Amino acid sequence: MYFQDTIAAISTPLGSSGIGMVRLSGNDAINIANKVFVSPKGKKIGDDSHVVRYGYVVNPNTGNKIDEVLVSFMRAPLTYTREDVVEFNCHGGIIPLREVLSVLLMNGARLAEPGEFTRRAFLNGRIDLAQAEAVIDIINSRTEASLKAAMHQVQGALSEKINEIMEVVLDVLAQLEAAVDFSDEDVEILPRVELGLKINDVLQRVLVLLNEWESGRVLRDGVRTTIIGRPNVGKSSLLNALLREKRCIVTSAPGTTRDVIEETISINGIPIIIHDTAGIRHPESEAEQMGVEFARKSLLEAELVLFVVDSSEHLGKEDVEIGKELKNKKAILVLNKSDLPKKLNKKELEDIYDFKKTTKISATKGEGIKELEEAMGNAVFSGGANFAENVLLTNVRHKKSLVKTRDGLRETQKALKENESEEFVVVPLRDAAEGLGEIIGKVTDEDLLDRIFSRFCIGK
Ligand SMILES: Nc1nc2c(ncn2[C@@H]2O[C@H](COP(=O)(O)OP(=O)(O)OP(=O)(O)O)[C@@H](O)[C@H]2O)c(=O)[nH]1
Ligand SMILES: [Mg+2]
Repeated sequence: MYFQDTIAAISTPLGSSGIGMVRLSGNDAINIANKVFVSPKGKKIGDDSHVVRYGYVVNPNTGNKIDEVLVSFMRAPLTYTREDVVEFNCHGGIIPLREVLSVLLMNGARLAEPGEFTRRAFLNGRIDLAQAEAVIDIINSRTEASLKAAMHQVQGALSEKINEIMEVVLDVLAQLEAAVDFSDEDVEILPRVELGLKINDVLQRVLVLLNEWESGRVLRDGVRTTIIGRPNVGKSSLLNALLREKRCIVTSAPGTTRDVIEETISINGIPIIIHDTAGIRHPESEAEQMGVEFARKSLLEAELVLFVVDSSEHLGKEDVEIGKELKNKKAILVLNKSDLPKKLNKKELEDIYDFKKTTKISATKGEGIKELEEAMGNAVFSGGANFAENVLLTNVRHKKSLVKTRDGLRETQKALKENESEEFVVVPLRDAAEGLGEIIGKVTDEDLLDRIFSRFCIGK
């Protein structure tokens, strides 16, 4: 096994709940667990694998009972980390969990780093890097569709595709390298045309994966959406309508919202991360000024903008100013308060900006919200048609590596066509193989692993 020490961590969130779990993994897990565990019937941990025992965690120095627990023991290698794993199911309070952890640390365990259990699962060869990264995507998944994509990946769907491509790349590479290394000995390699066909075939497969990237990224990370408009037009009311709950404060006084309020909704499984922002106008106080700055910052970062105007009033100069700030943004014009008599001439606004769509709604009555949601979905994927459901590529790191592979394969194709000698053809092909290796973790350095696993929580 790869590691000498045994790690421990609280694996459930700290707070009050029925049950909380402290996990132990490593060579010494059984030993450490038995130092602190007492069963009323004198049973020991480790006699049988994959069983649960009832008893107490005690402090061996004082004999004090710390908590009443159920302990699961799983012997390597059929465990999450491929090491011996002991899980203490304690009562879910901050104090019992900390006390149990602390007695384990006093008896030979070391506190785990963030993501260290999953890192061990990777380094001990149970899962590859893409699968390990999918664990965090499962934990953080925003909609059912995001969860499905992450589950796919944790079960190795992406890795399988990458391995298939890798196999062909390595086969061609091996033939070319052999021709370089044994150039005097007249080694038999496939004719160049055939090698070219193989490269073309894997290049097409890489392109298919890259084509799904946009859907995958959106599924995993969501679409950053900002509701913007001058004060009192009903921005917060719109967020409440989209959430179907009274999340934001709504009043008839302009300048109600100050902070940016973030919520996530799902439109056909696409996570939409929405910001409600302060109304943009010349601010009347310092707090309002900061609110307006936050609103502008949110607008800058937005991928989709819901520009709300009050259709029961004439166009104001602030509306026009905001319209001009939408430069290069995907924006939907939302004409709110459609339940009141109409005064606004929407043409004036449509002349200022080329909106993806204009929708009429009444945020307070909930009218037009479905149509708006549909327009949002369509704006994200133009026409809504190319939203791939079973996407494999969701992670920006994987995408970067796959682009390296694509470029390497294209260069290889070119070098083959131009009849370059083998020693030149192998250079880009090695890059292509390296890109694939980076995804599944065959070519990785410590720094990269640190970066990936530090995004996990402790205890996973
Ligand atoms: N009649 C009608 N009133 C609405 C509608 N939407 C919002 N309002 C009212 O407009 C007022 C302002 O609504 P808010 O949602 O607070 O507006 P806001 O744009 O968030 O305002 P600020 O946070 O101040 O920028 C409230 O009195 C709402 O009840 C609507 O569709 N119809
Ligand atoms: Mg508001």
